Amino acid sequence: MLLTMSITISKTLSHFLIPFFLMINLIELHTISNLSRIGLMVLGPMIYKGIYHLFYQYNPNGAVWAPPVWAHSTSTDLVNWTPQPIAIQAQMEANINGSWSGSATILPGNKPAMLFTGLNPKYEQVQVLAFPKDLSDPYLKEWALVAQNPVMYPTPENNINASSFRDPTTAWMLPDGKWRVLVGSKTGTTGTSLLFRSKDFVNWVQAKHTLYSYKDSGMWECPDFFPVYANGKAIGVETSTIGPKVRHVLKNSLDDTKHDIYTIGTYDVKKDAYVPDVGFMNDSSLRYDYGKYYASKTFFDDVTKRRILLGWANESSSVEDDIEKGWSGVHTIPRSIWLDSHGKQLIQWPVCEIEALREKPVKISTQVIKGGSLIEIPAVTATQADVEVSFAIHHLKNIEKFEASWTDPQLLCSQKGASVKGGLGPFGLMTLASKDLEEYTAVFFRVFKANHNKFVVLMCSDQSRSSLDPTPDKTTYGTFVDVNPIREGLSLRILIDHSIVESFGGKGKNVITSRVYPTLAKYDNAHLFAFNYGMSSIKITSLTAWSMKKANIA
Ligand SMILES: *[C@@H]1O[C@H](CO)[C@@H](O)[C@H](O)[C@H]1NC(C)=O
Ligand SMILES: *[C@@H]1O[C@H](CO)[C@@H](O)[C@H](O)[C@H]1NC(C)=O
Ligand SMILES: *[C@@H]1O[C@H](CO)[C@@H](O)[C@H](O)[C@H]1NC(C)=O
Ligand SMILES: CC(=O)N[C@H]1CO[C@H](CO)[C@@H](O)[C@@H]1O
Repeated sequence: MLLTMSITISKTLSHFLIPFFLMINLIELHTISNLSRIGLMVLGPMIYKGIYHLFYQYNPNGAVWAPPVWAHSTSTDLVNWTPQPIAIQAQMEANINGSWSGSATILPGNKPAMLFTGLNPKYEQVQVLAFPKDLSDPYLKEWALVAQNPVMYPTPENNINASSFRDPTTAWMLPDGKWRVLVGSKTGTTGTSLLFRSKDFVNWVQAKHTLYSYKDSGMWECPDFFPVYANGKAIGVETSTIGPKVRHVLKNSLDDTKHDIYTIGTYDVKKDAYVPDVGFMNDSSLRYDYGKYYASKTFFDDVTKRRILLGWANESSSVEDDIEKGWSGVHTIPRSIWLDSHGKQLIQWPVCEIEALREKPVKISTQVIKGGSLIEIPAVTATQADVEVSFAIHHLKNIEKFEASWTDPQLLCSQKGASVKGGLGPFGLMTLASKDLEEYTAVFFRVFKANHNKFVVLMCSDQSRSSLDPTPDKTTYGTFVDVNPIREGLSLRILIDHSIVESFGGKGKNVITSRVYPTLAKYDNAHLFAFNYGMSSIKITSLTAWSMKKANIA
């Protein structure tokens, strides 16, 4: 939850009210969070009676900042979304100054409960409990706050900083019959997951210890703690599951760097504490997404047995642009998430439902792209597409040596952008490209040779040429992908939707989300290319590009 205040807007997105010159920002596949700049995060996602529920922070009253309420949308397929009435507004003292981030828990008897952060009259952050009013309504339109609120709050005894106490997780229950929940916090500059326990979900007692803390990592927002199958099975696990078959993931959104980082580790149930395999949780930890992505949340879908991840990608354009176009911030395409078979990182993949929007596939036959050349992928709506491509390394003749000092992949990508010729790479796709390449967003790999016959694969999303408009933030993003490029080849899947490009490298090992605002490469004027600007040739072993139909999101 971001408590920084600035101008916001609240107009509901309408495809008809947006002036044509701004149409480039028209998102056709992604759900939108309508409140600019202050939050927009994904709140309390869940499935209830076969209906997916998504809540998000929203200002219903106009184009200025106001304490947020919880807006609500529902879906049967995670792709098309129907707006529902406002779910939670300022209903009592505990949330009189706003309703911020929180999570859903399904209690026994299939009864959803919502815990979230409210701001009380003294602007203290307190935790608030809400239940649906009518469990027979699968759309859960109306919510009531319990009279006992707030259910967790800062006191002189518990020494909790009332300005740094927020974003309760989905709760889990251990065999002792007690619920556990985490609330993000910090003590000084030590980021921390405060642990609370409850028998009845209403009365919560803080544990003497934290679940996990890490020095100098700053405020931890939107914690998420969940099990994944240890054997790399691509299915989800219910949140209360413990035992030898699972590992645990702790994710936190670092307020200082705006990165969603995670570790994999062991949940020591006896000590009720988390022990990460690699013993730290700061900005050098793994990230869900190496681009623009924050305040994400997972939930367990008990119908399809998946753990589904939703995140928020804010705009890179100016606040003035946000106000003019009438909305700001999008929710990324929901991703299934599971542990890689090596157990060292998570795998993320767009939910299969998004494939229902695919049409008119264009396939490119196996072919070699010579160094310094590019080929156009014809007949695709290049502003709204899903592309899957696999590359094979042809030979290693020109491969460059990896320098030990290259520890920061984002920096390396910005120094070695798409136009910088290399040995093996850059090769990949140029998305949202204008005909003569005045504009393009390039997503590509470079392969280097490291010591002991190892390879380093760099994946970049280069926004530096994404728009002739000088105002948007054009930071280039990068990450190292842990694959053997010779044995496995290199795969890339990209979802393109006008102003957002979501790139999945190494079959979902690393993801980069970019927000871009082309001025030329819009609609029929956008093109898609495969390119290789390295010295060595590269083989495309398969490439399919689909035009994507519009999702119903308004
Ligand atoms: C409490 O958190 C706020 C917000 O980050 C910070 O400004 C303040 O210094 C913190 N207070 C203490 C005692 O750490
Ligand atoms: C993160 O932790 C590692 C290991 O403790 C440390 O080397 C590194 O300096 C830390 N990075 C930041 C940004 O705090
Ligand atoms: C939103 O975008 C701005 C501009 O690119 C960036 O500075 C800021 O960190 C972003 N906020 C989050 C939460 O990602
Ligand atoms: C911004 C805002 O609405 N602040 C309110 C916080 O709560 C106090 C007490 O109810 C109000 O007086 C403020 O106006």
